[in-house]
Amino acid sequence: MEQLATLDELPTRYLHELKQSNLVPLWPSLRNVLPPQKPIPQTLATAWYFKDIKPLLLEAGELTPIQKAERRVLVLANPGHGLENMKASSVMYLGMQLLLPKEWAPAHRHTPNAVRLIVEGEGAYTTVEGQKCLMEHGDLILTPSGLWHEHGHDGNEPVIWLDVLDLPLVYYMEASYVQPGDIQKVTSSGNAHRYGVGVVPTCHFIRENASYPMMRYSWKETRKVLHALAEDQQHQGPVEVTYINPETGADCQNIIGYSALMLRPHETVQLQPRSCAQVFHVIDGQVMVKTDEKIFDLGKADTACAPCFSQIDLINTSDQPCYVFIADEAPVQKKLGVYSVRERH
Ligand code: 1HN
Repeated sequence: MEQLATLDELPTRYLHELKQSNLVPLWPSLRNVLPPQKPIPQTLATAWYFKDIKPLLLEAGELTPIQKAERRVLVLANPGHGLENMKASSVMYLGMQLLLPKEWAPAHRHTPNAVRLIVEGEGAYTTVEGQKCLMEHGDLILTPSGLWHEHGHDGNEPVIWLDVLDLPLVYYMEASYVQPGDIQKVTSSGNAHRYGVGVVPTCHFIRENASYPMMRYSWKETRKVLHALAEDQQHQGPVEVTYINPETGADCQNIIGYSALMLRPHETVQLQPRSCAQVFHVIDGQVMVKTDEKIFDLGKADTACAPCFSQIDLINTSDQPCYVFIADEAPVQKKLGVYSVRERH
């Protein structure tokens, strides 16, 4: 590809005149905005270890009362995007949230979609549009765009969860805002009796439906499905399930996709390079995450992210199964028609 002319090849007078009229030349920047073959991601492969996060989060519990925080969260920021921008990737925000016994994080609703993946502790709950969802280790709880949600805690130990939001994308679109609400009346304890576990073997449905029939995806039940799939002689490929809208088979949310992958003892799964960034969070077990440039040894409650088109190996280094929660940007990329998968090299 031709090397294009740079800014400093233009006369200063000309640049000044452009600026006066709010104009810029495209060609000095063309290779930046449209790099050949693949994007140049700002997202860096990065890991955040729970052993580092937990003490600092518990200290936040002493330093800042919940009333002064509303949501007591340490953000898992990707240095490639600048820590202050609070992005794990261009689309995904990650945070670890602490709620102490008897605390209450008041009701609100906002335009970004959020999910919680429960990391540690018992007795907390999230109420989503009147549906009280207990928070047990490994559960996935949706708080989709525009739905009221609040967190409470009837137990007696700190509860910590991972928040995943599409905040960077929605904020970039200048579409991010919140509305405060009143304490919710509990009107439902969920729809698990109707829809079952809410996960299916990962494959790719394309159906349309904007509603959210299910909010809580029980880890106990999801884990059983993973084990059954691992035993299923018919099943080929990674033991992975996607969290879906059980009425439509579509991804459970519109922008970020969620799945759970099981690695058998000592199993290696080689992921195909994909056009979206991905986040890996260990629900239980040990996994080595090999990306193009970096290798992370992750244990329970650790989290890592990898940029688009990474060639990733997930290696279970132990003789116990390992369960990995995965968040990716595939749903939004598919909707926009920019999603692709490549062969490994
Ligand atoms: C939010 O509403 C929660 O409801 C957590 O727990 C993290 C990060 C950014 C914006 C809104 C919550 C958030 C958030």
